[in-house]
Amino acid sequence: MTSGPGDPQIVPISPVFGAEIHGVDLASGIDDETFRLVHQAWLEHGVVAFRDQSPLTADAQVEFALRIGPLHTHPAAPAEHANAAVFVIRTHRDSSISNGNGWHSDVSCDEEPPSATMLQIQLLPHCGGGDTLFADMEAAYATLPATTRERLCGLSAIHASAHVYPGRYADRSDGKEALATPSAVHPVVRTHPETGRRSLFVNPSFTVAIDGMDSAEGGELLTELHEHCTRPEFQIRHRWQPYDVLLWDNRRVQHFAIWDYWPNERSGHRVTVQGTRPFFDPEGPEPDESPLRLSIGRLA
Ligand SMILES: O=C(O)CCC(=O)C(=O)O
Ligand SMILES: [Fe+2]
Repeated sequence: MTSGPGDPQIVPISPVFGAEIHGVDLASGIDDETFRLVHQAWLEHGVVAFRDQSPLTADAQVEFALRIGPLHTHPAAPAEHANAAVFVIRTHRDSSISNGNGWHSDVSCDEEPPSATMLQIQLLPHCGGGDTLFADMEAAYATLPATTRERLCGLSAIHASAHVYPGRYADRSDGKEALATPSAVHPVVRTHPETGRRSLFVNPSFTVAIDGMDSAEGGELLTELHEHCTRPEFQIRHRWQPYDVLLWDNRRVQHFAIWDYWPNERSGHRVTVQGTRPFFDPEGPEPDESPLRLSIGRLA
């Protein structure tokens, strides 16, 4: 039976962003009205976690992602799954790296980075752990002083991958595939193409420099921004249950997949949706004043 209208219960995870969705069974397929509701919830909350799921076939996962838009192909990771649109997430005893183990927005080094990422974790580490953190870059932007926001709105940053991708997916190939290491210049503050809201679009994994600034000045600004962006007030933490499905908006959030479970194994399937080129609309609205009250770090 497909999930019908009125089924989804959307429960916010924090006052800032993120929501859990109950009452939707993705493996059975969802009708258009249910899709509309979860799509709207995804845009509103930035990350949605579908609970109480069963294993999705690659075809079912791809079919859902295609309802959001055409799929994105990873520039550097050779396909490991029979369905080339599926990116296998797997970390085990012999892994030298674990995918996503650092703050990032997926493939922000692409000219047109992914909009949505849909991930189902199917095997959880026996010892627990393997949570995924998210940070809301709309909140990060909205809590900056007005003068800082004004300054950042005129800036662009360089997102690179030559320091990230070479060797990273060596275990997935015989080394014969051409390895692409894209780089792109993106606005530091981006306007969301669907909601019109502004967010900070820099991350410590791919963003290597501020365009037109020397490395000392740009590096100092990026360090300050990364520190601000990863404040706990902007974060949620997803503790996976088997077969949960997460759908996040890379145009709005960063994430960090914690590798605290070695030597245990964790695995799942990811599918990404093609995004458009990030842009900044100077005519767009500034956010309302944030209700967050950020205290200066202080030991009591
Ligand atoms: O494994 C995870 O929780 C997320 C890994 C990651 O960063 C990704 O799939 O984009
Ligand atoms: Fe990621």
